[in-house]
Formats: sequence, structure tokens, C-alpha cells
Amino acid sequence: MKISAVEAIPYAIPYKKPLRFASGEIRAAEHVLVRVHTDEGLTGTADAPPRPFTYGETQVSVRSVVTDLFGPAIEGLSVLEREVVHSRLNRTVGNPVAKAAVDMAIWDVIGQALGVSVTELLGGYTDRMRVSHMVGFAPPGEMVAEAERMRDVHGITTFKVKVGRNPFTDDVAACRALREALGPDVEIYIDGNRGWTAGDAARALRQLEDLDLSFAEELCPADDVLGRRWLVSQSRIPMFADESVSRPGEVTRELLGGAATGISIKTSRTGFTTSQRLVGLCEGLGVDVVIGNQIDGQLGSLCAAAFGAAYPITARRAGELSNYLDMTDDLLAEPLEIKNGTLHVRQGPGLGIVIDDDKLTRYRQDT
Ligand code: MUC
Ligand code: MG
Repeated sequence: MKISAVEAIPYAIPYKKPLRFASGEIRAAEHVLVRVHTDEGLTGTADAPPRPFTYGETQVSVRSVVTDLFGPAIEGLSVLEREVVHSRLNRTVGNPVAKAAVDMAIWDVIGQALGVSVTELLGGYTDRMRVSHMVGFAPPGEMVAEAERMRDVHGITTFKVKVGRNPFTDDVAACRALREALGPDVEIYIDGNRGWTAGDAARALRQLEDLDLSFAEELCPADDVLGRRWLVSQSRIPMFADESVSRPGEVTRELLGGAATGISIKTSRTGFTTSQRLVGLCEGLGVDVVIGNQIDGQLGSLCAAAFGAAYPITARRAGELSNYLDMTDDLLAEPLEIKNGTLHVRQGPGLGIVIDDDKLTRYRQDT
């Protein structure tokens, strides 16, 4: 079965409220729906959520690189020639989100052709993921109210709290309010999106010490090379790398350089093929991972859950799978449902994605 065309459809769906964090904010999901068509009539689907403030990709650039560069480079290849696909995509160093969507859509086609789910194809470890909810910047009372709503309505008991503000004491106050309101049984960790200096991060971690945080993510920039090592060397909790590790080589450099002790894997950034390599790399090195959220909609969250459920190392921690709840609408014909803090993987074949055509017509931006 050969790839006959790759389609990229820009669409925009507003958020109910903006999600704010140290490196930016999201008011609308301005994503690109990627479809890989084949000569046998099967079509694979995935989502590309550009993050201009992180990787520099935009909705316009993703659409253009998929239709003008990546699509033509892989048309005519068999969907099973995955290494050829990747060697052609990886001639380009950047554009992780565009590459990831093409990769995941190809896995969707393969699953459909074989009549099995992508989770089964990848590893088939379990059929569900515990869910972690990401709480963005707001006054502490609002952050607490959001976390309580997620706990009460969806049963979520793991929370990633955005930090990285200046002064850092605002974040310390928010984390303290969350721990006091939610009690000792919920899991809390923090993500700084490079907002602090290593010195402020060290001071903040000392002030947060009694809050039983599980780990901290990307508190300061990767280019603070010695600062990050210094921070890791004194931290009493694991330090995860996220946007600094969008390629396997970067993962190796950050881990072996002593600048991180855990890794966030985002399928929106490394697709299934490269994420699979990261799993092997981290397993081999004895390094913990978390399934992260690139502020995905339901399609992206479905893909992240499909991947996370495939391996013990990725299913161990709660995955960040709930931020689509902040969107006013979505493209899936059958919405995802988080119950008792758990998201079940959609059964195949493939990824089990069915797009609501009326919604796509309403939200697409190319007509
Ligand atoms: C995260 O984990 O950092 C914010 C920016 C981005 O690229 O992803 C989000 C969440
Ligand atoms: Mg992060």
C-alpha cells in the first residue's frame, strides 16, 4: 500500500479560557489536521499543534512544510517503509510537530490495514492511562478551583502546576494553596517552561520543599548549561527535561550532561516512531518518563494515550491528557471521556479516529 497524497488542513477552535504559562499562552487551538491518503483507499489521520513560542512552527509553516516538502518527499513510498520515510523527513532538522503528525497518520493507516489498534502495534501493554491535568497561571484561588473541578468531575488526582513567573514567590504561593486545598493524597509536580534562572529555581525549590512535589520540569533554559547541572546536583526531586529534548540526541546530551534526570515524551513532538526510540533510550539508561501534553486537542490526546498505554514505562505515571477539556469544541465525532481519573485508549483499527465532517467544515480555515 503506497502513500498517494498528504493533506494538511488548518483549523481553529477557541478555548473557553486562555491557558497561560511562562513561555506563552493559548487562546485558540490553531492546529493542522494531517491526513495521509493511500492508493488502496485507506486514510490515516493525526493532529499537528504548532507551538510558535517553543519550536518556531506556526499553523502556516506546518501546512506549508507538510504540503510542499514532506508530502512530496514521501509520496509513492509504501506505508511500511517507515525508515525511508524518516530518513527523508529527518533531512530537515526542525519542524518536529509537522513530522510527528505525518508519522502518526502513517501508523494509523498501518493499524487500519492490519485490523489492530496502534497501541497493540506499538506494544499493547494496557488499554488505559491515568490522567494528569495541567493547571495554568491564574490567581491561586482560581488555580485551586480548577484543580478541584477536575478532581470532582473527572476524578483526576495528579496535577502539573505551571510555574516560572517572576517573582517566583507567586508560584510558591499557588503551589502551597493547591497542596493545602487538595490534601496530601494528590500528586503535584511543576513545570517552569524556562521561566526562572537557575538561582531563582534553587530558591523556589527550597521554599517548595515541604509540599511533596514529585518532580520539576524545565525550570530554566537548556542553554544555561552549567546552571542546569548545578541545579540538578542540589535538587532533592527529579528534574525533567521537556522542550529541550525534542530529538533523541538532545535527550542523550541532557541526561549524560547531568542537566536532567527524567524526560517528557510528547507524541505531538516526536510522533510514535521517535517516541518509541526515546522509550528504549530511557529504559536502557534507567530514566523515568512522563507522557506530556503539547496543549493537545482530543486528537492529540488520543494519540498520546495510545502511545502511553503501549509500554510499562510510559503507563506508570499519569499522562497529561486533559487539556482538551478547556476547548469549546473539537473535531472527533465521538468525544473522549475521562472517568475516575482514567482515559481508555480508543480501540482500533488504527487510532480509531472518526472526524465529524460538519465540525471540520465549520472550523477549517482554508475555505
Ligand atoms: C508543557 O509541558 O510545557 C507549554 C508549551 C509547550 O510547548 O507545551 C506546553 C506544556
Ligand atoms: Mg513542559
